Formats: sequence, C-alpha cells, structure tokens
Amino acid sequence: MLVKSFIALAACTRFARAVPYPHDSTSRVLPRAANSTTCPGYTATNVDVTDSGLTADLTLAGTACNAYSEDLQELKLVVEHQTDDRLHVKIFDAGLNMFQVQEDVLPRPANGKAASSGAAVRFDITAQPFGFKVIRNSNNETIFDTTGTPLIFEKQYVRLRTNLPKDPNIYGLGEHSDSFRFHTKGYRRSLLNAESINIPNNANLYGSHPVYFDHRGDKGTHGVFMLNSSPMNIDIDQNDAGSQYLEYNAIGGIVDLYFLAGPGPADVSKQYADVVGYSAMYPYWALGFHQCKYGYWDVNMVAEVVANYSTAGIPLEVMWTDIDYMDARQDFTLDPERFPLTKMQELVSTLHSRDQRYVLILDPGVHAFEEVAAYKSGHDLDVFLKAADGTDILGVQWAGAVAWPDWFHPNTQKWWTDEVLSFFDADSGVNIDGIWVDMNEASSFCHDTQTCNSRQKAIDDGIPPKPAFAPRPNTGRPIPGFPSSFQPDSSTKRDLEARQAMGQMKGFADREWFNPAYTVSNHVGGLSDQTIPFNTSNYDGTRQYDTHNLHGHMMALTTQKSMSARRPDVRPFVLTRSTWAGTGRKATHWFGDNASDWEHYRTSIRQMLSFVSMHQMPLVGSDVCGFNGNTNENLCARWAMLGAFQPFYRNHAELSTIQQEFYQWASVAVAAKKAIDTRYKLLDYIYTALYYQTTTGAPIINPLFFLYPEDANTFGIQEQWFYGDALLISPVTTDFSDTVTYYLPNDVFYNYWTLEKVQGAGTNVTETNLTTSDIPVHIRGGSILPMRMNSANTTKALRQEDFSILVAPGTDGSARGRLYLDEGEKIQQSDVSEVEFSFQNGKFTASGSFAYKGAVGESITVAKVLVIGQDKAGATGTFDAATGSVEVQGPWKLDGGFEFQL
Ligand code: MIG
Repeated sequence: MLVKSFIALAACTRFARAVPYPHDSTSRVLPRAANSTTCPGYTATNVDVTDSGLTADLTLAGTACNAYSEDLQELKLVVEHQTDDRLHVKIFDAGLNMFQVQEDVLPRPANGKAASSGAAVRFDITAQPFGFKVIRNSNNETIFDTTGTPLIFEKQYVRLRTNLPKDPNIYGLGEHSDSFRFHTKGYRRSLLNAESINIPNNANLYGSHPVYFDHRGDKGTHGVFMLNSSPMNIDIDQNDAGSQYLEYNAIGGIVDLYFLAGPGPADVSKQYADVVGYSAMYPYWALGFHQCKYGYWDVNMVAEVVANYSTAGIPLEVMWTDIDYMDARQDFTLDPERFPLTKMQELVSTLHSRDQRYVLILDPGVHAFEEVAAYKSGHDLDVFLKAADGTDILGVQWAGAVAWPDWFHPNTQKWWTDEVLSFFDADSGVNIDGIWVDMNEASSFCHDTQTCNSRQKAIDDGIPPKPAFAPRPNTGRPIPGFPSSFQPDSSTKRDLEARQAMGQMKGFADREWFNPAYTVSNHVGGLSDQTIPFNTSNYDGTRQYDTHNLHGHMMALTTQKSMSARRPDVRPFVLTRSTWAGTGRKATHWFGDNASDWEHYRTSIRQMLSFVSMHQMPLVGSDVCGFNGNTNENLCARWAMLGAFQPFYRNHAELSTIQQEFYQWASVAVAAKKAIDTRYKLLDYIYTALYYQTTTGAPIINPLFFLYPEDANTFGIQEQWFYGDALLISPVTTDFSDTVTYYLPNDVFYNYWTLEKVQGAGTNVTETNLTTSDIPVHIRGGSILPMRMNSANTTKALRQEDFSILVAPGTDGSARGRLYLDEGEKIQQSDVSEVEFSFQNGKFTASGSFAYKGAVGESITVAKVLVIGQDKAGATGTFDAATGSVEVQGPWKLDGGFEFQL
C-alpha cells in the first residue's frame, strides 16, 4: 500500500509541476512554408449547377508545388443546399484515398435538397483559379471567401483560407483556455487532443471541435463546421497588407464544410446540432452537487467524506472515486485491501438508500498481462490495437504497460460492455450510477512513441511487471509505411476487409506518420508524442494519424452504450475528458486538470461559454476549487458560488493537494450552502433549459451576445454569462477582492437577491462589499422563473417541494417562461408536462401540456406566484412595498392550466 502511494506521488509530482501559463495576449508570427506561395491552385471544370447546389471537377492548375507532400491532381467539388439555412461544401480527392470521418463517428445529416433560390446563402464559384464565396442573400454579406489564396490539397497537407472582414468576432474551435473571442493577429488554434496538465493557453487541449461562430452584429451570425478529424492548425491572422483571414491547415482529411446561416447566434447553435447531433438528456440528479478527489485512499475515507457533508449540512448528491479504487490502477478491478468488494457494495447501497449516487473512473489502457482478466477477455476477442507483426501496441498509463482498445473493432463494444456489465453488476459488483472516462486522448506516459519501450518505461516508473502474452500471429493488417499493394498475404476475413477498405476514404497507406513536413503545434512535443503511435492501424483500415482526435469520442460513445446495457431504461451518465464534434450526443465533459488559482477560475467561464453554446455539450464544468496545487479558503468559497451557476458542478482535486471539500473551511461551507440552496431552488429551471437544449439546440448557458446580438459591448464579455436565458451571473473574478465591475445591457433587470429593479444602461456597474458568499445575479426583465419553494438535501427530496413562480416583467411589462416536468431519469418518458407561463397586461397564464402527474410524494403544485417590479397592489395578491412585488397565493396543481388577473 505504501509502495503504491509512493509511486502515485512520484508520478503526479512529475505532472503537477508548476507550469506558467502566459496570458493569452501576445501574438506570434505563425510559420509558413516558403513554397506554399507558389502553389498553382485548381481549375474548376464541368460545373454542373442543379436546383439545390452544384458539382464540379477540380484539376491542379499548374506544376505541383508539393509544399509539404504530393499535390493531388484531381478533386471533386460537391455543393449542397441541404436546408435553407445549411450549405454543405465538400472537396475531396477523386481517388477517394484521403481519409473521411467514419459514419459511426458522426452520422451525416440528411440532405434535404433545399432550392438554391430560397436558401439563406448563395455559393459563388470562380473557376480559374478555383475559389468560392458564400454570401448571405438577405444583405449580400460575404461570410466566407476563399478567392485570392489557392487551395492546397496534398496527401499530407490541406490548406483553405477565407478572407474575413476587419476585427472579426470569432469564437469556438474548442478545446482551449484562451480568450472566448479570439485574437485576430498571429493567433493559432491547434486541434490535436493531448494530455494538458494545467490547461495551458495558446495550446491544443483534450478535445477538438472544428467549428467556429462568426458574429457580425446586425449583419448576422453564422457558423462554419469543418468535418475533418485530422490534426490541424487553424490560423487567424492578417497578411502583410493587413487583410484579415482564417486559414485551415490540416495534415490530412478533406475539406468538408457546413455553413450554418443563423442569422442569430442561437440559430447557429441549433443548426450545428442539426449536423453533429443534439445533446443527450441527462438525469435530474446529474444537476446535483458532486464531490471527488484523487487520493481518497480507501473506502472508509470515501464514506467519511459523505458523512462529513451530511454533518456539515451541505447537500451532496453524487460521490465519486478516482483510480484509487482500483487494484494497482487496473480497470475493472478493486484494490482488495483498501476497496474490498463487500465494503464497496455497502458504500453504494448506503448511498442509494440515502438517494445519493456513485460514479467511478475508467482509463482506456488495459494492463497488458495475461492474468489481467480484462486484458485476457479483450485479447480473446482481439480488440486491442496491434502492430503489423500482430503484437499489441503498448503505451503506459497508471496500471503500467497497457494495450489500447481499438474502438473501431467490431468486437470492442461487446467486450467493453461485458466488462462493464460484470464488474458493475448491480448484485455481484459495484452498482454505480455513472462512469467517468479519463486519459482518453489517449494519454500515454511514454513520451516519444517511436522509441519508448512501454514495458521498460513501466518498470522504470516502479510498476512491477507481470508475464506477458506471446505475440499474436499476424492478422493481416495493412503495414503502415508501405504502399497499399504491399500487404501480408492472408485469407482471413479481417485481412480482406482491411484491404477492401484501402482506397475508400481510409487515408493513403504510404505516408510519413511521425514527422510530416507540415506538422501541428503540440504542447506536449511532437505530433504523436505521449499517445498512441500515429502509424497504428485501426481495424477498419484507418490510422491513428487520422483518427487520433476521435479516440476519446469513441470511448465515450462505447461506454455510453455499455451503461445503457446495464440499465436500459435510464439515461446513461458518462463524463469524458477527451471529446470531438458531437460527443455531446452521448456524454458530458469537464475541462480537465486546471490549477487551483484565479486564472483558472476565470478560464472555467470561457470554456463553459464555448462548450455549451457552440459545441452542443451542455453538461460541462471545471474542477471546482481547482485541481492542481492547493486551493485556499477565499478562492474555494468563491468557486463554490461560481460552480453553482455552471451546468456540471463537481469539486475535484489532485492527489497531492490538501482536501478541499466544502466543509473544510467555515466560510466555504457558508458559501456552498447558499450556492447549493440557490442552485437547487432553480434546478427545475435549468433542467427545463437542458431539456430544450436537447430538443431545440438553444443553449442552457448564454454568452451575453447571444441575447444582445446587436450590442457590440457584449461581444467580448467572458466573465459574465446567462444561466439559462434569464439569469445574468457576474461573479467576483479576482483574488481577495470584494468588488466586481460588470456590464448591464440596456434592458430591465432585477437583483435576484433583493428583487430590486435595476435599469441597465449599456454601461458597467460596480458592486462592492461582496462577501465570499455573495455573487451578483440579475433576472432579465421579460422572464418567468419556475422555482422550488425550498431547497433540499437531495434532488429527490427537492422534487417534493412546491413550486414558486417568479415573474420579472420586461420593458413592455410582459414576461414569459417555461417549465418542463418529467420523471427525471427514464429514457422513455410516457407523461411529460411542457408548461408555458406568460404575463401580459397584468394577466398571468399557465398553459401547455400537463401529462406529468408526479411520483408518490412529489409535488407538481404551484404554491405561489410572485410578480416583481410592481409599484402598487393589484386586485389580487399582497403587495410588498419593500421588494416591489405582488404575491399571489395558490395553490394550483400543474395538472392543468390556470390564470389570474393581477
Ligand atoms: O494523470 O485519475 O484529469 O481528473 O484525477 C492523471 C487521476 C490522471 C487525470 C484527470 C484527473 C484525475 C487523474 N487523471
């Protein structure tokens, strides 16, 4: 036990060293290839215009420049007005050799074949040199323009540049820790999923989301999604003449663009969801408060934390355990001394009896030794990534030398599900409620993947070796680095499939896998450092070179299905570190290993804004109070408040830090109680917002410009946000400060805490004397908030509380809101309610559908309606001059509509 702790500490010290993270302000000179300036571009011929798009052939227009590899001679262009608001532009090689993202990864949206004549945008082609513009029809605004810079389309390099207007407002392109709105000079976003200790600025982080939002105020907002998973640099810069551009530089894949016409920011969110998928709906309990720490040494300590929360009177909904529970950090095992099965079962049944939940972690790497059961079963089903000689590709994770699941192998789902089913069996295993998948970039402790000997590295790290399997016989994989004709002679089905797959969008077989001439900036080192080697073939004939960024996404999707197999009726809860476009369909995400400091407290806001509103991942958040390094009372109290207004609310810390549960400091406990109390009273409001994000794409977190798209002052705001669309959150954002200066748009607001009416003037407002349990929250005029009368210890108990409806009239005296009610956990909801509240000319109305009747003990009763912003009593209700509100007493049961005139 001691030995294990020591290893862990040693390993973590190595990772947790203080890394300075410069502020994201300096612009760099982005490297360019000298010979890319001489590239000939393409000529479009056979342009065939149809009612809803066009097709054309593109031919290299001169001598190949071979800037970074061979120019491809013949390309195809397909342009489709898939809907009135979505234009699809695809440029790919006529030979179909370049990699295209598999349908399993991202099922393509249907082409609705909208008529070009009615579409929001038009496509203007220039044949020679080939280029195109996308123009918004309503105002002739050019939203994308590749003319003037030749397309480069090479085996290992694809470049496409669009001209942009001056000072563009560009956002998205996660995952990053940079400013929410991007710098426009010398700014690079690198999309290459990687281990990212202390989430550095100006760097590639854990996930890749190649979509950006371009907001042009009253000229509209549009989105551009590049459906390409290859590592890429996206450069936002100005040329020597000062003209602004955005440029894709990918090391593979094709140009596969979806233009989302908006015209409002939330319209783009919806249109993006139409392409990558709408978020899954999550259980009601997932919105509760979560506690985790790396370094809860044994099951007793875990139980103690749960007990301490209850003693402190701080509601804890979900308890987590990190890799500590595993036997020598191996997936699907329990440490027999520290986390024995019987005790784990007691822990879980106790949690469940108290209506609390439990989540455990899994890593992708499986300890590659014969006596490791999950390795043996995976080996039997042949699910691990293999080298050409049939041996496992190894890496090093916490367990030691690990084999990597091939998420593209047809047996992998079954194997993983079987492991999940048996290990987490409700009776004979650990009956968890959710799974957390980590390290799935994939992150390997081997630095140089070409030279590192994983088994030796594990030994060097102090992890005892176990006897290995003999290598498997060659199963006929394509051999990386050789032409596709040079393949092992084998008659296995697998080989046939792999060979048939060659030349069908699987990527060229003969490429420079490790050091291509054009490379993508990677903060951990070379292109393929600290991960699975890029020359590794997947079962379907694709390579890690192209699918690296999909590893975490595929692990999350696979795990979600496994969770579904355990409890087929309920919504699975999977938290994943690595993500790609559309991961939100199935999983939630946290922003990884931040540091316990103010910079990362602020960063959490920017990351949330991008992920929720632009990447369709609503249930996200940062490690509250910070992960690496010791937090402190002031920061942790403020973060407890901050996190309560972010979607996923989990306190988590690293192994070597002090404990930072909210009960550790008196002021933090006070803040946390208030934060959770407030969050829970608003839980149905945010659950409703979540439901609508899953059905309409409208984000549950709104950047200010989403609601005030014509107010230029809002475009760069990154330390305030709307929780839902009605609550403006403006936290203190600096160390030991009791003051915050925030922006109030020109609109009616109400102080959430005092109900006082505040007329925003499109100016900054300063609030002082804010204790660590104070956070400025304003209700946006025009909103109706469904709230619970009281908070509770668990979300289950919360559902027994009556509702209280808060009406906050806007400038014109009216307001609207909604309430979605369902059973909270089931996938198939037979009876749901969608209640619409409105307030107009003094008349309050609740209408809509009312099928949800509530489980035994639950309340669906509205006890009262409070109308704020009033200066006198009405015919109904009681006027309170101090708060300027009229309270109208119910009760009204939400099994039907009701109304009253104030
Ligand atoms: O190398 O499982 O981001 O949340 O506590 C560190 C241990 C591995 C990284 C995750 C972090 C987790 C930790 N993991």
